[in-house]
Amino acid sequence: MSARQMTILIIEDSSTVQRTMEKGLASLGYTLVFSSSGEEGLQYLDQHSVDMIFLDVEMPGINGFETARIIRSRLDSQWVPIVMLTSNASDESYEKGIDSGCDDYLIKPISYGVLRAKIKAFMRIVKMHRRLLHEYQDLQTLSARDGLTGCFNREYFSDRADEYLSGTPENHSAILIDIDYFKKYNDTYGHLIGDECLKQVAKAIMQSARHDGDVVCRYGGEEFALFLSNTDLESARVVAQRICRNVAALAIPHKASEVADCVTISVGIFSNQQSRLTSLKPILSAADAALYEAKAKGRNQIIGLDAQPLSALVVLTQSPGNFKSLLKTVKHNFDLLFLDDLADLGEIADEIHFKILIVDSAFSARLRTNQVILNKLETLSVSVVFSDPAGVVAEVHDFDETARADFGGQPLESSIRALAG
Ligand code: GH3
Ligand code: MG
Ligand code: MG
Ligand code: MG
Repeated sequence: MSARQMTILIIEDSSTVQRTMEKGLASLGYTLVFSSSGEEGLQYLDQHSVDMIFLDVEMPGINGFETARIIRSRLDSQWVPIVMLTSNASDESYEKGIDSGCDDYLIKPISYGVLRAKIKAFMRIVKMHRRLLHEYQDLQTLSARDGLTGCFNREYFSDRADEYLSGTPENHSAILIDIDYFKKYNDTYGHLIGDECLKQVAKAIMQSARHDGDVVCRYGGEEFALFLSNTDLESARVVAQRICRNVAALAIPHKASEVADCVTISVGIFSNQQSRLTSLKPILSAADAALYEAKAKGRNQIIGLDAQPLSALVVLTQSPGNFKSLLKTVKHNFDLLFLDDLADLGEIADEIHFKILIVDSAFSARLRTNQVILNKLETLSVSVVFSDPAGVVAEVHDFDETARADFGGQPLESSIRALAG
């Protein structure tokens, strides 16, 4: 950062003071930009970045205090020194300036020597501040990456995916990749060559990913994971095939492999288009199941799994809070739908496919006496679980069997799993 590149913005309505500043600062070689009002200065800052700001207090339009406040709120985390220019030397005015976001002040008439000294002192702080910021950013980038392969690490990967899923819980795919017979590779060629192999495979995977936001991570020792937003199974398969081709093209000899002469990978894909999955965990465990299948079927291949749409679980209650713990344990297996009106249930039954209905005690008497809805539930062979006020099963009514009192007193979670069978 040379002196030539530094820009100082001077917001000052008096052209006399502007000229004084220009003369006093000429020898320092900074780029000077003048604005004659707070509004004009703010407009300039919307489009440009500067290294230091001098700010007059008395100006037509918004005054210096207000301008400083707005600059601070707009620049937010970015720090630029602001030095107030004022002819009011009172303690009160000084304090007001600092409180509104200024860092220092100069009393008019301005002495050239003091002006230059203040600039030199602040520029030292600016440089130090920027260096620390860069180092901090470098550290952040570094801490998101795996040291050996340069892929993102698992923590960063999970955070990014979870962040994405919290806004878009469907229409995504995950790919898990595991190098085949890598223990044998290490045993044959040694751990250092093993590391080299990992680096090359990682590079091939990263080069195979699309560059618009696919996150590639080293998931574990010789395992890699990709999260693909807005991607269906067929598109994910295309990415996986490209990865396999690129790994094969490396042609890394692996004489101990039982499937090929060169290093190969097994790939599991899970794609979810319909269910609402708001965290990465169930997605990766499904991709892991696919990977397991690829290994079991002989390795060096891709297995893709599609999510089955979740069946719905309807809860008729005026206190959804009572079912909080239930929600936690079954939310990955069911689409939960809460209703607080018996009339809605009749309508829903025509539109949504569901096999289990939970009814809390506030609704149980009304449901038991509503023959129209009962008939409908019977036609659809819905199991009705009557819950007591504590959220424990009171009774289950299956229309094809008799009332099943043996569920009574059981926790809802296990009863629902048994019914969903
Ligand atoms: P499979 O085909 O079933 O995946 O067999 P595998 O041998 O690849 O699987 P296993 O899980 O038995 O072994 C994984 C090996 O990966 C064991 C471990 O020494 C090696 N590994 C894990 N991390 C590293 C690493 O950072 N560098 C090297 N060189 N090897 C690693
Ligand atoms: Mg003025
Ligand atoms: Mg493994
Ligand atoms: Mg392996």
